Amino acid sequence: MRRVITYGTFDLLHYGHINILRRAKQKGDYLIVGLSTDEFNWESKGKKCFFDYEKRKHLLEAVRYVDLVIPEENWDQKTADVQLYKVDTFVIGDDWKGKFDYLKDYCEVVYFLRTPEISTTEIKEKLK
Ligand code: C2G
Repeated sequence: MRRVITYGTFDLLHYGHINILRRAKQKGDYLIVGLSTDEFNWESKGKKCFFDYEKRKHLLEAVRYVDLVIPEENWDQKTADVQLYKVDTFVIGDDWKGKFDYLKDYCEVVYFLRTPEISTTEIKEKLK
């Protein structure tokens, strides 16, 4: 069984998120999502989520491509996660290109093109 992992905030879940989750799942049979906790978002990413962790987790667990959601509490847990969950492939959008190449010592690292013209920030702006 090929295991894939990706991480993110996934607030106001939109088709850009679904696109990367679909492509991540195509890389294997089992997809784990490291979902940024409210504290991690606020303290380390400066993001105030519209939906709290439990609601964002509930939404992600309803996505057909997602098999497991785990909390992402800090920037440094990825190596341990990849080893603990025996991950074969790490996937993330190319806005992070190069940032997680250190994981190549443990698994395949894939940066997918982001879906253009959609972002949570954009959604919030348009709703104002
Ligand atoms: N994404 C995408 N296309 C968009 C928007 C987002 O492909 N239009 C992808 C991002 O590249 C990322 C995932 O969807 O791979 C989740 O995006 P965010 O929720 O913005 O996550 P981010 O803040 O980038 O957190 O440790 C890694 C971080 O937790 C990633």
